[in-house]
Amino acid sequence: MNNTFKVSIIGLGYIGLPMAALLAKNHTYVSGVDINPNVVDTINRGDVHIVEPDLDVVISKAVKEGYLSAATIPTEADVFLIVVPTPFKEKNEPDISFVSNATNSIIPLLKKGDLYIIESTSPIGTTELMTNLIFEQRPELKGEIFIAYCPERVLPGNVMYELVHNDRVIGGIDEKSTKKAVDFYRKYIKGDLHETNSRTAEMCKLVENSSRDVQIAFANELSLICDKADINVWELIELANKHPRVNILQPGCGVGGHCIAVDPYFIVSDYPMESQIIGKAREINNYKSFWCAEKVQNARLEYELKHGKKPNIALMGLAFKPNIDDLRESPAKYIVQKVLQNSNNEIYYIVEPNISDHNVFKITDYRVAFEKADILVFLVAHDEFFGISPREDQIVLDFCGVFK
Ligand code: SAJ
Repeated sequence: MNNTFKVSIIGLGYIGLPMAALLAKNHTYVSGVDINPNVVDTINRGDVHIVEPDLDVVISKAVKEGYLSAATIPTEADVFLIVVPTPFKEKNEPDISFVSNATNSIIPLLKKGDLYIIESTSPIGTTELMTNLIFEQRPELKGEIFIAYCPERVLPGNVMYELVHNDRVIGGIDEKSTKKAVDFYRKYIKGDLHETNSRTAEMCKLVENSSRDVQIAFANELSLICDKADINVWELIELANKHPRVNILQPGCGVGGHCIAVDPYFIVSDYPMESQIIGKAREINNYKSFWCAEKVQNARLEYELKHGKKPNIALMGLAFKPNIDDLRESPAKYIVQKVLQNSNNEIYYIVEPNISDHNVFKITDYRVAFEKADILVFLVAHDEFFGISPREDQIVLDFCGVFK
């Protein structure tokens, strides 16, 4: 690859766009492709459609300097990066149709010496499947192009830093593909680049998030036991973690987001008999949200019995984790919905300090909700909530450790 090589990035979302920004910042010509014409227009204007610190400045400069342009259809390039979503079909089975559609769209453009990389989180064997798809249509390219899998590992909110500094796992369909992909990433990434095969790299991404899910499930299971045993789970975990080889994570109101609550199913759906712990962890973390909703119901009924009137209830937090505005797969949102479904003319205050307006929920300022509530339900440990000191007359349900 010479200095004037061109990279085509298929999928300009949460990972594809920052990746385009990183490459363009390093004076690589990038042609970004997205099926959504609004996304394409926004980027070509030098704007961004996703919120990520520092991204807008880099994109605007890259477009102005001519290193980045976007289109709805791919054009010829030397490197093709597939960074599209892999959502779910029914029964938690991964849907790789975006990956195959993206691959099909670039197959006619491939030429000898090109590098094709999948970054999308994918079930094991996807890179091999795509390899077959490519060679079925272009048999003359067998042994002439390079194919690899390299999962992204960045944390939303810190993408522009982590993209450069995190280690990467890179697995080719053969050794020369791995080397070629490593050479490519080396130009932009300061973290270590670890070489393996494509199946291991695919599994590695799924295992990273499953491992976290399993560990959180353990903490959530402890919280259920401690609730029955009348033990403060936060204190318990802090004490157990004093052991040099114990590191228990924190319980919460469930596990959300578009990665940890999702990726384990990619393993479970293909290997159901073998992935007992991984599958059970998903169940426990989902059950924890249901359990929290039940707890709110019980507290409400107890209040009514005791006081002979309906309580005002503040539901504190909607996001899937602290200090963000992202509600995707949010257990807090699920709990709020469930509680509201069973409501019986009580007054509910829904609080999310990171969102001012929502199309379904009426958002209340956290100070107002706190003031008016008889029952305070803490679902997400947002920074704002740590300053609150509940009154004697208020009932507190703390599912996220605000009052450890
Ligand atoms: N959570 C707990 N207890 C904990 C830690 C987290 O209940 O002790 C909950 C959070 O509240 C949240 C969920 O887990 O609902 C997931 O939050 P997170 O911050 O752990 O993870 P994500 O989904 O924002 O990002 C993860 C990261 N993966 C790992 O840490 C292994 C990130 O590095 C990945 O890039 C990202 O998934 C991804 O795209 O796969």
